[in-house]
Amino acid sequence: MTTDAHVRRALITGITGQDGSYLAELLLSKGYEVHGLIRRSSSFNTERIDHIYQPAQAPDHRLFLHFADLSDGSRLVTLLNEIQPSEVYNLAAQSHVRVSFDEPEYTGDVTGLGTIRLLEAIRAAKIETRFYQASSSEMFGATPPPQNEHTPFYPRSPYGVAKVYSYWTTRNYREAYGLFAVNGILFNHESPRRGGTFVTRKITRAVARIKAGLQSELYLGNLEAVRDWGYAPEYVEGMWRMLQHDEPTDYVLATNTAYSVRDFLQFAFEHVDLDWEKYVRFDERYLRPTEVDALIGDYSRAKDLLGWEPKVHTPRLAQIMVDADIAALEVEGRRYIDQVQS
Ligand code: NDP
Ligand code: GDR
Repeated sequence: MTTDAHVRRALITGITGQDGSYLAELLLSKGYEVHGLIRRSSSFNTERIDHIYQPAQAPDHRLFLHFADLSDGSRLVTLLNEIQPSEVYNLAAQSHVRVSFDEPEYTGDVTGLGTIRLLEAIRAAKIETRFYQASSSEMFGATPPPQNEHTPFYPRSPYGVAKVYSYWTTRNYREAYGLFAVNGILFNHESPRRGGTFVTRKITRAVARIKAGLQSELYLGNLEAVRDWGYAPEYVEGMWRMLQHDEPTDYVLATNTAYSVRDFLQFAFEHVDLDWEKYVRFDERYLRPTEVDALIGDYSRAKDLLGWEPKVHTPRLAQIMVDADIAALEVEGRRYIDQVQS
């Protein structure tokens, strides 16, 4: 860790996730020293950030990883004291909506209470820092689209409920303690680094495998749900801009377009000249007890105040993800052949 007082220092919780990995890349490219919180795991969980990690003796070593967990408040205080970040991005969460119905209490603990533990740790450590909270369009739930910063919340899952708790906690710390705390209310955003159990990546991986003759069926739940899918690298740029603004407020990031899961299937399969209807099967295990039917975000405030606008829209996003999954499969195949031949 540098002792140079001019170096900007950021802490990212959830650095091993999709957004955390893109945000770490962005901040490193801007000259930040980046600290990431990682969980101890019995298997490797740093795959998304291995390419930016350097050994401690490397001359430009600016990425530091620390074992911690949002369920462990005292560890958060110790870490914040040690790191003294000027920006904290709280991206860690049990982020899967369907799983939150299976593990509601755990989801409430990490995705909800985790935020207040981190905010209290900031107060306990008495540090001056700006704070970003990864809020979600899932908070709007059953409220019809289009949704913006004034739309009432009506969450439809334990995950959505936990995110509403974190949203209000963040606002309360802004109002009660004058903390520069911001909610980014982000609509779905995807990429080749998206977790494999979210619907877009599940589809694009299957397309690559079906095209290669490795898979013949794809089991999905509700195909009618409408989502506003954007491209993750553009959204992390928006997060950073929120913390550079003069005043703390809350922002929606979205593309303001509406496509169904069925549409996404069409875009992904037609990119490799396949007909999705021949491969997709229904499995009720992927239905949710309560569904969010339609999310379409109005990002006017982010455009006006931050100059933020999405460039990649859902049809192109599906192609980017399919291409990346085909490329990844080819690498895997070559590795396998090398192993067999050696
Ligand atoms: P991911 O699921 O890819 O990443 C979640 C991250 O949180 C991982 O690094 C995970 O670590 C970490 N994590 C989970 N539980 C804990 C815990 N108890 N303590 C510490 N870290 C933990 O999510 P995304 O990158 O897609 O999303 C980032 C954030 O933005 C999340 O809070 C999500 O809810 C929110 N969000 C995401 C949207 C999207 O469309 N992607 C839209 C709106 C909000 P590990 O790798 O060890 O599992
Ligand atoms: P979501 O994303 O719930 O919007 O939450 P997900 O990709 O899981 O579901 C989107 C829609 O697809 C339908 N669906 C399926 N979903 C999954 N995962 N698997 C299936 O097989 C399947 N079949 C149909 C779902 O019912 C749903 O309607 C994501 C997460 O990243 C959250 O953390 C984030 O806050 C929100 O986006 C915005």
